Amino acid sequence: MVTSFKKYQEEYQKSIITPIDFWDHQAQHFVWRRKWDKVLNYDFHKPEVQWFIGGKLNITENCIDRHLPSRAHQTAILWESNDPAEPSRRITYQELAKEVNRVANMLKAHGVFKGDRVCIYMPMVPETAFAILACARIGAVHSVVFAGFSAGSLADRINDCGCKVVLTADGAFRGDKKIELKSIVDEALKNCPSVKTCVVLNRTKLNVTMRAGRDFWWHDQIKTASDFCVAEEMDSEDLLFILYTSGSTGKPKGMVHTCGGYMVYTNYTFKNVFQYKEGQTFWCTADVGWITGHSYILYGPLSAGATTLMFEGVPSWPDMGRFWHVVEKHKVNIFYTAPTAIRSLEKAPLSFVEKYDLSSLQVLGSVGEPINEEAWHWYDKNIGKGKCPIVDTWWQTETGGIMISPLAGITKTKPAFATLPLPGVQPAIMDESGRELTGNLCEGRLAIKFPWPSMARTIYGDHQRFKDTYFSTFPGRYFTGDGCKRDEDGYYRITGRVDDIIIVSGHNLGTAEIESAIDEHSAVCESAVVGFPHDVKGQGVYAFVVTYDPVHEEGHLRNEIKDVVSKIIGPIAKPDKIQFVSGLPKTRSGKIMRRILRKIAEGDVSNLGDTTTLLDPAVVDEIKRGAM
Ligand code: 7RM
Repeated sequence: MVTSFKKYQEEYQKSIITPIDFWDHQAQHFVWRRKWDKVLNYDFHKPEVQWFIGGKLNITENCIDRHLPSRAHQTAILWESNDPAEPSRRITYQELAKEVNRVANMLKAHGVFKGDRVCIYMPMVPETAFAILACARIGAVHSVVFAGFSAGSLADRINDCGCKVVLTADGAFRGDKKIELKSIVDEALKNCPSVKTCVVLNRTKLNVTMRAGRDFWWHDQIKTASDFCVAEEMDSEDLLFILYTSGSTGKPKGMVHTCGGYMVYTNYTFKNVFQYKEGQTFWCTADVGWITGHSYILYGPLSAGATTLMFEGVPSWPDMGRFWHVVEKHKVNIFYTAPTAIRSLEKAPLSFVEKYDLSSLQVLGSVGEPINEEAWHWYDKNIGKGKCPIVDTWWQTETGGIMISPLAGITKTKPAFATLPLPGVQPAIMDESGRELTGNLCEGRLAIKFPWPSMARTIYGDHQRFKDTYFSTFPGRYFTGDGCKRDEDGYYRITGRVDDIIIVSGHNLGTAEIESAIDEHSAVCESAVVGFPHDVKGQGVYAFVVTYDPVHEEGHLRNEIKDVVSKIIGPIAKPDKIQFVSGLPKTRSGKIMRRILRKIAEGDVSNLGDTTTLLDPAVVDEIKRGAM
């Protein structure tokens, strides 16, 4: 493990000069059935990437079995219910082994074998973790679909990879709501011919219809399943999972991750970024339906033998103090969340934070979008009490693990900077014409020059799209789709998606850049900027702005905001329209749905497309009514 900044610098140099030796060494720390013959094969033009070639392993032997001699009775998964009154559950490594094996045997009994795809559409309960690991145990490919997607989106994902089995639950609890998962699955399965079996966990006691021959109750199936199951021997490059991520155009992309490299990299980044110490409790608030949940609720922490907290609920229920209540209750040491959550909690009275003892916290993390300076400082001061390093971790579904991030307590942080690349990561900032910008101070598009072990290998069933999306913009390099600045210290600051560029009077403007300028106004909590058709300028700037307090003099505040933007970016970026809203339409993972805002800004509200993945669909109606 990297324990000082000097060691980081040495390790980074080693990883760049001799990447093969570096990763060969890292991979030694695992249980392999057979060692690899060669560390790496790659060609970024094809593109083709293979790590630990010829190696044989099973990731569950590394996440579970190997820990049994030393930590059978240690908690592996610490589960906190949506309902604060429901008892927490502690699943030890020994229990985890048994539960995973049971589910593995249940899947086998339904004819699931190595290579088959299994769709997991489940709430945030321990059984979902068992299901994911059970697939890995028998070499089935899991495709977790976040249990907030609509029937249509679910069906698309099931069909794209031809799942044989769907694992679901009667329903899911989310704050004061119940979501009828099984009826959504029923709707989806009308159009999914590949699905032969659906196993249903009883979580909410909702009434569901069970179709004879296809649908089975989890508790019935699991009763007869043995808790012993030999792990399937997998090749390093066999598929571990598929995870769908939305593209800027077209249908979602099924990102393919493989066994060996993903295991090595998520373990390495978990331990080093968070500086995980034996015995600590780690809480990542993401849903397991997203890559953050895969890598840093399950595979990273479990492969490191950590105690990982899994939370079923939401930050705002029963009140805005829930996260802090859970931190106190379980003495969480490392807390990893998204800026969107931080900003929403920042809006609540500070008394919700002050009520709780947060002294167990040692490290804070952020992921999913750029964290604005104000949120960073609030997090630092009120949650970390000025003594917990914040790791602002930049990465993607496609990268499998954290790529650019401080190492907690080791890398000097700067608000809103993801700081430096992790060992093994070779970033490059590219200009419009595809040239790499050298020297520290520069701004452009972020690409990666050299493979890392957990990178996605392809888009399931569409390698051409994989090549077109990620390896064609800058031939021979992986293109991230993000804009990025490097400062005088060589620190990286991710500025946002470059696919959200708007062109105003011939000037390219990044919507993310305008947003962060607007956010500098002390009355502004957060904002979203999109383009709209403008007679003279081509596109104008339309800003949706959330303020901390109700706005009394709109005209006055609009002028102030324009002045701030004008000051920070230039008069050209001044919003033409500023609409004050109570919230922004966001996906459950906290990404602003700009597609919807763009339509509203264009005055085209008749067909907003699929809004089923929104956290709160009601805000859309409010925004539509107030559109300018
Ligand atoms: C892990 C995850 C990926 C996109 C990525 C960025 C944005 C993620 C940060 C960030 C600034 C960060 N996977 N992003 N982390 N931007 N700073 N620390 O979120 O596939 O769902 O999204 O998220 O634009 O390309 S993801």
